[in-house]
Amino acid sequence: MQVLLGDKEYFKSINQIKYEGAESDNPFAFRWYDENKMVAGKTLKEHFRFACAYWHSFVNDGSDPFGPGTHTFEWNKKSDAVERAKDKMDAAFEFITKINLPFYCFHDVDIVDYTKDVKDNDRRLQALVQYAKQKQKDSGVKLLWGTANVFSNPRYMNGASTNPDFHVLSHAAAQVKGAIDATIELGGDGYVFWGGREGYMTLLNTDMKREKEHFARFLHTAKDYARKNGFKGTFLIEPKPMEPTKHQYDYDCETVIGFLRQWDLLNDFKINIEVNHATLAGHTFQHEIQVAADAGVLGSLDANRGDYQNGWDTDQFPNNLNELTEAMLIFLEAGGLQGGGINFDAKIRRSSTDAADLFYAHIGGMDTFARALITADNILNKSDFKQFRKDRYSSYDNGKGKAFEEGKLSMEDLHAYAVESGEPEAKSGKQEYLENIINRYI
Ligand code: XLS
Ligand code: NI
Ligand code: NI
Repeated sequence: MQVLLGDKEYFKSINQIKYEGAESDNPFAFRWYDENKMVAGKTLKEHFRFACAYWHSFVNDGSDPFGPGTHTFEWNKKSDAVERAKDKMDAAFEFITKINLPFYCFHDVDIVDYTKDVKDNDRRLQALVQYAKQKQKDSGVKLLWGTANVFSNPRYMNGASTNPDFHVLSHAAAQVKGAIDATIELGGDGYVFWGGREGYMTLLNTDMKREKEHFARFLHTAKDYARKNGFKGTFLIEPKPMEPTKHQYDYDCETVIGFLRQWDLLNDFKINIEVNHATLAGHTFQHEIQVAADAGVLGSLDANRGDYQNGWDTDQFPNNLNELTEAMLIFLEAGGLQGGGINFDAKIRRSSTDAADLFYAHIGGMDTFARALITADNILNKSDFKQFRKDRYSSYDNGKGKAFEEGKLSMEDLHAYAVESGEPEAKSGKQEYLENIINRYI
């Protein structure tokens, strides 16, 4: 990939990041992410399809509920919104090509600032879509997915497609339509629905049944629109249990799968799993990957990590090798993603104020994924990990166990077998032994 600069170079002191191997002392190098390395029949680049999240890297300025932004953006200077947005896109593509990310993702309002005027917003987005199209062509970087931010604007305080006021729903639709048009025009692989404020704060004022029906109707309407206009990609729902609302309708993967099945959306929708959302739901990332893979809806991943002591979406960059290796075991056994990719939905800390910090963050995230995948592949091929789990279920491989799996045994048959076979012997689950295998291959 060639570095793509605009009129100005924003990350001046930093050159393109290259793979230098585990022994390198260079903080601006990959130690594990060698994009051409083959693992389990694919290159690392093909496995991961890493993407840059426009919002965290080029919009979020480090502000928090207690204070304003701490990150100053050189590209945020011009007064004209479209010109300012073009500068931001120049900076974004410079970064993306310097760090060697093959994809990016955005919300409509990340690309260009919106006003209250729907038509003006359409015009602004269109101008930037044309600009992005040229950037994609010049760099080879592709759009992983697009989405609409229908949660930040105050009008969405009571929800977007689940808002009790139909008028607000229509504004959400106008934004989603624009973002779908942009995604189609830019050849995006997917279109994401994260239910920002699709949920409730209190049931005292909420007709939950009706809101969920509106949500399903909205998704059908959006899907039909996109298909009619030639969108061939995947629609993705991104579960999250809470934040910003107390209870979000897309709680976790199991909830979303039930919802998609109930409303006949399983043919068009898959799931975009985010690490920190999994942990907020009281699950592990690997749990959510397994649930989605088993249902055939493992679509895409939002990579980040939470904090063990804080109970909110801290969106930190991934760095936990042990946990990620467990996730990559499931990822590999599931045959990877069906389309989709791994989007760094993660932000540098408020006090990470050097231009270099964004590079360190992505280098760390990409290296951790690469190392975890390589480790997981070694575990699957070199250890008895797989065999152990297979053997654990071997009593169902023949005889009465097999007959049970095939639905051939009644409760009376099971009772008779219990009587005849006596007390079962204890069989160890060997968790510590298996955990040691992970450590050994790291
Ligand atoms: C927020 C979500 C959001 C989605 C896209 O918690 O992760 O960033 O990925 O709307
Ligand atoms: Ni996300
Ligand atoms: Ni999140």
